[in-house]
Amino acid sequence: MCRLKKYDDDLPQTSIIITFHNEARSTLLRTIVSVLNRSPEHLIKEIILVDDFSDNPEDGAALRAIRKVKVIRNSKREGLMRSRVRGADAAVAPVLTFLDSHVECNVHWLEPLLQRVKEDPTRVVCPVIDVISMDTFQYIGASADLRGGFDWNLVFKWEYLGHAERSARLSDPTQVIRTPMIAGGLFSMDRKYFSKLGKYDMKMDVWGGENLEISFRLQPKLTPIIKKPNYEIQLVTEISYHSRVWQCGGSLEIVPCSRVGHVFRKRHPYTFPGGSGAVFARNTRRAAEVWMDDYKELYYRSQPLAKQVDYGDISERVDLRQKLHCKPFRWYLEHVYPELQVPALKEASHVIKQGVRCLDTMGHLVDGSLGLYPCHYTGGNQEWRFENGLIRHHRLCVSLSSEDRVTAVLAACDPTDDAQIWRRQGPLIRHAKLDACLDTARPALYIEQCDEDKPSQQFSF
Ligand code: LR7
Ligand code: MN
Repeated sequence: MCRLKKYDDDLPQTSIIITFHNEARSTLLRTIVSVLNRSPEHLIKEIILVDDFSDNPEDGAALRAIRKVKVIRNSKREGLMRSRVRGADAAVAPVLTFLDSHVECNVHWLEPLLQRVKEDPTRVVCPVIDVISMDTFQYIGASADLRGGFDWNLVFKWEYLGHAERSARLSDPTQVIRTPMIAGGLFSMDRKYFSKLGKYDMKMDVWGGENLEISFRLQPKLTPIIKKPNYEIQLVTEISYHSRVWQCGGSLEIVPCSRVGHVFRKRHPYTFPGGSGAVFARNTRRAAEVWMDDYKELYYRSQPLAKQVDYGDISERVDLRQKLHCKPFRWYLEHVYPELQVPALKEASHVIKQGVRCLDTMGHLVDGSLGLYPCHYTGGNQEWRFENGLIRHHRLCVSLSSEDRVTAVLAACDPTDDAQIWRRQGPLIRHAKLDACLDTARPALYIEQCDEDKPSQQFSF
């Protein structure tokens, strides 16, 4: 069915932007050759290579000899976000097409993408990403019944389409697939719209998080502001552009008739200054802090260690969000990604109080005891959640010592472990399996025969 599709004769031209850091020459060359061989000549304005300070400057320089190729080299390692923006700033064609440096564009990959952007410049469009085997470099077709998504760890994942979308695709498999999240590396987008939407966060480093951030941004509400009603004619194009965005809200889609293979690798073939975990957490935090409102707490609940990573100054991105009049994150969840399970935010944390003192981990970890400490109401070691019988402090739960079965200790949460299951009964915290209640009569919390009249067993929440 893709072969029967007709595309406009006057599709817009595109600038191809490829950033690389220490890419193998063979795969880089394969990428460029496939672009030139598999795209209509007149649609490729230029191929902009941004060499992100690879060890050998010749890697990029050698490719200058190829027609249409322009090479920009960074004077220090910038990471893929700033490198792509550098490429985009140098580009002149009306549509930008970003590619990783180890891909193979398939036949007629480009026309379906440009057609979609031509029809609506607020569409950000991706090809189906096929697999290039990292062992044999063979091109292997991938399923088109996938789209991008994420869990609360905010890591990109592929997910199968729902039943309704799958059945719709049975009758017309060329239909575009709306996707809540972009894989990140391969997409086309109107150049002006890329600028208007705020390009990329220039304070993100190396790799990761930028695909999340651009996906969140794609639902802005731009209200047309008519400052000088006298100049109606001049304003017509501006206003119609704005209101289209406002009505349709920008969109992110996978175009099944466009296919590009990508070498999926087991590990990053380059260094991360500061360590890959910290860089990824920093970038992801920046996206979460700017765009996710209170829902960022669900990310921190899933990745508590991320909270310890410094995320720098986000004021410019916060300003951008204001300027674009973007809808709240809740709107994104309801309209763009209703399939994502959203745990109740209001099942917020509690303090477990006795008088003026609160249940406290005392900074202890697994197997450590618990105690009471003056309430400070700032969360920290006094933050608890009741969840399916567990009394949870992040990943630690209140359990019983396996030695004496009496002292309360912290354990890695396990809802199948009987020792960790409790029931609230009035002021009492009763162990679900044993007829005993939490008691504070000793410095370390323990369980004792339940007695509702005993102050050391009375808690408020
Ligand atoms: O410091 C760097 N400077 C760079 O120029 C680090 C990387 N890069 C280049 C690198 O040479 C490559 O061309 O940036 C590109 C992407 O890096 P990869 O190939 O190591 O990333 P990836 O394929 O593992 O990761 C995916 O997620 C990234 C998140 O930041 C980017 O969005 C990648 O573009 C993206 N790749 C794809 O979407 C291709 C399909 C894979 C999937 C899913
Ligand atoms: Mn890649």
